[in-house]
Amino acid sequence: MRFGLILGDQLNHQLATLKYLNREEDIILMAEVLEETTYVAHHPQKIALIFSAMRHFAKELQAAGWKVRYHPFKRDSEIKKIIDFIQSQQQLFPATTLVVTQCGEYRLQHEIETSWGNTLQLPVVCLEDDRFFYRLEQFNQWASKYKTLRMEYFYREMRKQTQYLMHEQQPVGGQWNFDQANRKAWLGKPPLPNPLTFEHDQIDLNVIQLVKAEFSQHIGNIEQFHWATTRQNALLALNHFISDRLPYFGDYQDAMIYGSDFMFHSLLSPYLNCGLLLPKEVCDAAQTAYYNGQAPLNAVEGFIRQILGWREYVRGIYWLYMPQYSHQNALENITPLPQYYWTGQTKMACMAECFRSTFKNAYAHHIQRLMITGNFALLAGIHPQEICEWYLAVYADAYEWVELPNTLGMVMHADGGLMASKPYAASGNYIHKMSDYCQHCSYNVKTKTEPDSCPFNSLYWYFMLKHEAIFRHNPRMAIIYKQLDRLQDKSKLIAHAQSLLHQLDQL
Ligand code: FAD
Ligand code: DLZ
Ligand code: SF4
Repeated sequence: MRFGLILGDQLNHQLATLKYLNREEDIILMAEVLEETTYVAHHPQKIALIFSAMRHFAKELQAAGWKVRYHPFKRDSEIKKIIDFIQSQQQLFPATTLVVTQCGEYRLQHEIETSWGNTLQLPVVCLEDDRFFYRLEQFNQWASKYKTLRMEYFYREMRKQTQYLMHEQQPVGGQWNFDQANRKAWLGKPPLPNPLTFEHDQIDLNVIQLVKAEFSQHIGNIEQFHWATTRQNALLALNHFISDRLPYFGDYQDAMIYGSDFMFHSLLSPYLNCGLLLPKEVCDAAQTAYYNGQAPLNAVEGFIRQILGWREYVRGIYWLYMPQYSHQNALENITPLPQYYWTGQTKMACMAECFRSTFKNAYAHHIQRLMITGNFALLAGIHPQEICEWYLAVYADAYEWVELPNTLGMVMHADGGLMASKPYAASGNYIHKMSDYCQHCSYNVKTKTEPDSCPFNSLYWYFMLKHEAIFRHNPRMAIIYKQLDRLQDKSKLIAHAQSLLHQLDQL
């Protein structure tokens, strides 16, 4: 008899652990534990989503004939870590082996590999997670061929390998990437679809009540909890995306509108990451929509690229470079994270709007994460580990394998350009172009050094000056440094930016 451990982000019936084990003989273990809920102060909606999805999944396994031992959360329980639960079950069942699928965070995977066998006095079989398009070994082979690891080249390889949107070895439409078509401003039409919401069953209600009682000190609201907590409902969310959102996903992918929390984004990442949906079925559905004439190529290619390209690529980077990756700080940032990242109280309308959606929904879409809250952290020189912890805590889809490369690499450029050939730094001008946030702001986006000037403006130029030695000779930044050279009154700009940095918490 063997134990099979299933973690909160492994909730899929195709999981390697379930394919390996035998439902007649073996026992599945699942546990809600303090350590996993508090290694960062996760948003209450993220905890509720995982607990409720775990409970539903355990029930489904039982209905399918599996023996399941499940530990529901109790704060004062002696079972505080996953391994405590396994030990408690060892006293009841004579298991000969523990089977687990590789987990999504180095923290836990390292513990399993280095100490669980000894502590449990049990052989531990760790299976490869085959819910992705490639094996990690394949990524490492691909990476070993290049000096710089650009997502675009990885993505093309993946297109060839999977044959998504390919015709006779060439990309459908004659181009690999239609990003140029995906930067339209949204001018009120087509109407924004309401996200699908789901009725709560008794399991959801119990979990929401538990989370309200136990995790009220964590940042984020749970009053409006709309996430699907079963595979069945996650599939409905996928269908809703394909029919109502995908047709416009491409055109308005980068747009940001005051008060519109989701635009045409899919809201599928929490399900993909906890196992309720598989990336292949999601990409298949999008491709079928294209061939059926339900969605245009720029939308479908853009969407598939996010999953087949970005999602797989960041996972490869994470496992290739951990654990050193998490300590990198190439720009030598030291500034602590301003309080408004936790309170949402700031006069910067764009930031306040992203915080509002984040706390309300445990969600912000990609451009909000990258170009507003992330961009500000980059310009303000926030310590990478502090901002990484924030992103890991506040989003329902956050697991370190996907959060860390996006934050530390893409946003903070803290890996010295391993992931991105130039930093995604932008002034207020970009935010003004891509959103209507500035209309709602007391700062003036058009000026740089007045008392009410948009903070992004002087901080942007100060960032370029401060890191001139690193970036001036980057060919992709030549235009920026030409503009900088033409700027009048640099000393005034520097003084203004420095005064903002001195009172960062007051902006
Ligand atoms: P859509 O815009 O509809 O995109 C479709 C899917 O593509 C997503 O569901 C997601 O699975 C995938 N995807 C898109 N962009 C990325 C990306 N850059 N990396 C990996 N997958 C991507 N995504 C997470 O899943 N978890 C995280 O913890 C996370 N942290 C992030 C932190 C920062 C600082 C940034 C800039 C991005 C982060 N992302 C993260 C990527 C991206 O922002 C989210 O995947 C996306 O916003 C999820 O919303 P959606 O499902 O509506 O995505
Ligand atoms: C994120 C999370 C939370 C909040 N709680 C649990 C839990 O109680 N039990 C569990 O098995 N998993 C949980 N998870 C997901 C894990 O943190 C995740 O599986 C690991 O970080 C490895 O990816
Ligand atoms: Fe953001 Fe600046 Fe626009 Fe205000 S003026 S919303 S701070 S970009």
